Amino acid sequence: MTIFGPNSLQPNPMSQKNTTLGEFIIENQSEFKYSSGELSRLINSIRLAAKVVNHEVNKAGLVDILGAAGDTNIQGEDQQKLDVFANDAFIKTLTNREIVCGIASEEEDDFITIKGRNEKNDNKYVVLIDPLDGSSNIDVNVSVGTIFSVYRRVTPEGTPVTLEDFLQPGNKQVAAGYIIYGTSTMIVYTTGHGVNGFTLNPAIGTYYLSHPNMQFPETGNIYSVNEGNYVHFPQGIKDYLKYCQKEEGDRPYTARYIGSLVSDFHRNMIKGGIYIYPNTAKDPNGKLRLLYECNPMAFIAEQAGAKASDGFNRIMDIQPTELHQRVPFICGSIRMVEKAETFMQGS
Ligand code: P6P
Repeated sequence: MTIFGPNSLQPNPMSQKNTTLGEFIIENQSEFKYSSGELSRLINSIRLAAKVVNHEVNKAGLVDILGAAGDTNIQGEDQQKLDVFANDAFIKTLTNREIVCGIASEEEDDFITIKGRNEKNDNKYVVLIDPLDGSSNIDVNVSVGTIFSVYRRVTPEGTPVTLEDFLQPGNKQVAAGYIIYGTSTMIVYTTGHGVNGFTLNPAIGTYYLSHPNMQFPETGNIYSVNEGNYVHFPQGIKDYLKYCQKEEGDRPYTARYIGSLVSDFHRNMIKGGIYIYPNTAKDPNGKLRLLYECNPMAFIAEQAGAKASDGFNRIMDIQPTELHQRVPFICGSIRMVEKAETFMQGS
């Protein structure tokens, strides 16, 4: 059976097995040490919500859903209508599946408590999510994404979830992933046993294993950074960028910056590269949020043989103190991140 219909794209040689996401979850259920089906149901609920959001993203230009929703989120950013739609879709789907006891979202000031069946607070997981990252790109038809991070709760089952359940370091994540709504829609995720990518066949609404065991190239020649902020960068980052641009050896590197973390990360994971969002005058702690952007992307990066740091510390070892805290973020091919760190630490 070919993956795509007889009159559509040729089957992707990468997915010889034609494994669907559902089959993959079942086949790998035992990998998850708490395996009792909840994580599978959780990933399945994310899969469903991703299809709902994908449908809206793909028709954004055709219905009156473009433009700001007329509100701003806790970050002070204009909420795009699709931000609100995506946030609602993921929260509703996760809530209905009786799997999580709490959700934190970029679009919500505080975390949401889910008491579960009969208000018993007996669900085991918390999910942190950026429902539509890069949403400023929506109106100009550039790829956007959803980022999610999953932890097991640390407070006693049977009690309402607390902030402590969310303020866990990234090294405690049990799963993390992203959905990229691009030229094709993909789910890329890890449960700590490598990274796998699944591409949606929109004709039948099924995700297929198209990118098994994804690995970051050890090095690359792409750097992703908003150089418009150059004058505000730390000296170490300025020095690293000059290193990237110098005519020497395999350099100068190529600058590629989409303004959508998921898109820049995904390209760099396939081709090799480094993504940098340092602290700047406007964002003295950096712009990206530790809990639902940096930690999940760092988990994926490390599982794919890459590295993520703030220039000095491993992202996943940072002890969070606030739900929406920001950190400087350097992530990508391990040799490139190590080089950037030497400039940061040398300066
Ligand atoms: P800037 C999107 O808002 C985001 O969080 C990332 O997806 C993206 O890489 C970055 O911010 C873009 O920020 O300041 O360069 O526009």
